[in-house]
Amino acid sequence: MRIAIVCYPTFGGSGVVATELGVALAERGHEIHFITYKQPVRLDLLSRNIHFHEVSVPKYPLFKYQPYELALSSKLVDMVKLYKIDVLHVHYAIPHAYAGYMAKQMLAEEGITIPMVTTLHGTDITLVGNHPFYKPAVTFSINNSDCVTSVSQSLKDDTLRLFNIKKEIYVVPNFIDTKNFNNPYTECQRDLMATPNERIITHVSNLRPVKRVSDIVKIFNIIQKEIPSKLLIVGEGPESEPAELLAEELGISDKILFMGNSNEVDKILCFTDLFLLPSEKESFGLAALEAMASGVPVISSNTGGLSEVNIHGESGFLSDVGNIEEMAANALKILSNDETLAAFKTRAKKSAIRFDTDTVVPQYEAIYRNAISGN
Ligand code: GMT
Repeated sequence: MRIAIVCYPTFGGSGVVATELGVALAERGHEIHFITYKQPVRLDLLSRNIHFHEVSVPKYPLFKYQPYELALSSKLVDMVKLYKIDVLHVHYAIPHAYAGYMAKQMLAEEGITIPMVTTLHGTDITLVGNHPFYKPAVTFSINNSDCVTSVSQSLKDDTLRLFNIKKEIYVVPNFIDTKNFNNPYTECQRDLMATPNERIITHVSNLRPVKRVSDIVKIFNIIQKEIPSKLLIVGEGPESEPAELLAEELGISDKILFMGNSNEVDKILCFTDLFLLPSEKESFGLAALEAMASGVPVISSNTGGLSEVNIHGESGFLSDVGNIEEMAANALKILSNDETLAAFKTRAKKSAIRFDTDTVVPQYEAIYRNAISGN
């Protein structure tokens, strides 16, 4: 199939999933066209089957806001015609599903029918899309997609609760290629980060308020009082500075490394003992799944789809949002004993296999085939 993928190309779960999906589909012989304003960050492997088409928005002084949706929908029309695209797959409802719908309408004027699959990722529903400024447009775009998928059952439930949806929503979970998370321990260069007796605790995100980065520092503060440890915070975002200030206030700055954005998360996870994800909201928690695939147990909140990914008592533990004491106590349960840690690591890795590329990507292929045949 010839598939156009529209996504955000920046660091963030939806862009990562869209990119990995495109790469996996290309490996399975499909022709993939990424259409977005910048080459997606994780798309470092350009292959014969992968194309990237940049959407540029010319700056015009009359406009206070440059019309990205307009440029995107025009680009979609051009690319669909030029490459004879069979199906559009838009990731993140705002504004991609809206622009995709407009492209479909323009193409219909020329007698071209193209189905659109919309994947809901989380904040497009639970945070941004639900805002009264966007809600009518998001509801319209979802109801006018040919097929709608959500990355967890929890996100499906939220969508049906928050919007007036008339379409079936199919749950297709996020996935990872578990083969890419098999770095042998010797390549890990753990000694660059910590001394042999220290445990390494990691958090990866875009450090927005929804990630509760200050909770991460507070949980770590309790842990490091009991066992020697280091905290690695990977990512960039508005909560980085407040977290650094909190670490300074608590007198633990020397035990926390702020590492910025990284394309080598797998290498960092390789020497990590525990992953922290105490988010306020999380439709799925791709970062938790990446940690599990690397054999890293997860301490998370029990919000949204996290309980579908992180299994309590098996791959880690879940607690109510903000319950810092319980999260720290559970972290200590895992970390204070080598055998317990090893058992959690093994179970976390095993549990991640449920979401392997080979299990999930065929579900998208079936959805595309149905959409193309009009079912
Ligand atoms: O919050 C993020 O990490 C970014 C955001 C996005 O849309 O890029 O992530 C959402 O989509 C991810 C991929 O489907 C999910 O794993 C995240 O749980 C979800 N984030 C939230 O719901 C807050």
